[in-house]
Amino acid sequence: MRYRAFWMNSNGNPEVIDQRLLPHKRQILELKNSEEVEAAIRNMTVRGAGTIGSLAAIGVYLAVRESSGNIDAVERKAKMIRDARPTAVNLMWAVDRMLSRIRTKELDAGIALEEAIQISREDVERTSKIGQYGYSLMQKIMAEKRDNVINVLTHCNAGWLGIADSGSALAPVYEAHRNGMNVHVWVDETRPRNQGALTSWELTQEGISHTVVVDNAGGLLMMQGKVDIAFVGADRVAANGDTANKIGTYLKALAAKEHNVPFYVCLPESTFDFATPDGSGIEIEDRSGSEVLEVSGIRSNGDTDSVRIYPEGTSVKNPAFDITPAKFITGLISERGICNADTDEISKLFSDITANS
Ligand code: RUB
Repeated sequence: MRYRAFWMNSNGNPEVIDQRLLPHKRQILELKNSEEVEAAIRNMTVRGAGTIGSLAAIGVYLAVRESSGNIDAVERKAKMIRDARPTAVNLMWAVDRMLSRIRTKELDAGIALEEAIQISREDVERTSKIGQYGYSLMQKIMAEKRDNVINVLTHCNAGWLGIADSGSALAPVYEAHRNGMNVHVWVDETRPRNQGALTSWELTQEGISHTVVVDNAGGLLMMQGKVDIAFVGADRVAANGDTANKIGTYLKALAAKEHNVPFYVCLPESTFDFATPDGSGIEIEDRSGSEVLEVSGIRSNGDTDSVRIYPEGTSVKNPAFDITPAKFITGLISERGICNADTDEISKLFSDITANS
């Protein structure tokens, strides 16, 4: 069973799965206006770079619907949505694309909705192609293996909750499974928000064998030869291939380099930031310390709850993302194919875009 992170209901509003409650509860929320869309992105009711981009586009549509033709009001709300989270560039990309589309015509909610839906449609096409390219790598590895199972390691959640319809990092895994390949996934827990639980939930829905490991287990697994390939998603990839993704990605890439494990970043065009030369220009989101100091889960009576695991007043820092330097990345898998993580290859593959930027 495959879900979308959000869809449009008969009132013309987006409904989202509250990802904060997964995998324990599948609760649906209707977002009735652009402010509610902004809040849902900011508080991680919905998350994942692609999904927050495509939902942001719907948020701009709602802003147009609320505006009575006042472009200043739309731009104010669009900025608010654009600023909801700082690292995933898809958010800025989608809002900017929406604004340039609606500015060329009379403010028309129909046009805004059409453009927002087109963005979601493109996600579906792009992730499907990412799946096919990633699967071709898995086939090559499988052809040389002595056993008949391929072990993939992934970090965070970059599946269909993170970007419709196939995910980014999980797209090759889904494609491989659909084609009958025997796949097993090592799922990093991904503290502090435990997005590994989302990945595990998705893989369970798809009937794919997987094992959750604590974030620090990946190095040992690679050393023991238990990882054939690592696929991760991305929140922003700079022009030279430096990659911002969930905190902990960098350490996995370092370990992968040491143990000759191929380490691939999977991303659609909307996750590239061609205007930022390297990772030093990417803003890293710092989130509330409470995400580290507390853990949430489910009680035996079925209620969700959170408990504090450190004494009150404990000093904490909570950077949500890190930068993996391009030199540790074996390749980038996008809808246009697989390329090296370097400025020349990226700009060649996306020459139609980079030539104009
Ligand atoms: C999500 C995260 C994901 C990327 C991939 O972080 O780091 O790996 O966003 O996204 P958060 P996509 O949970 O803090 O949003 O699925 O679009 O490729």
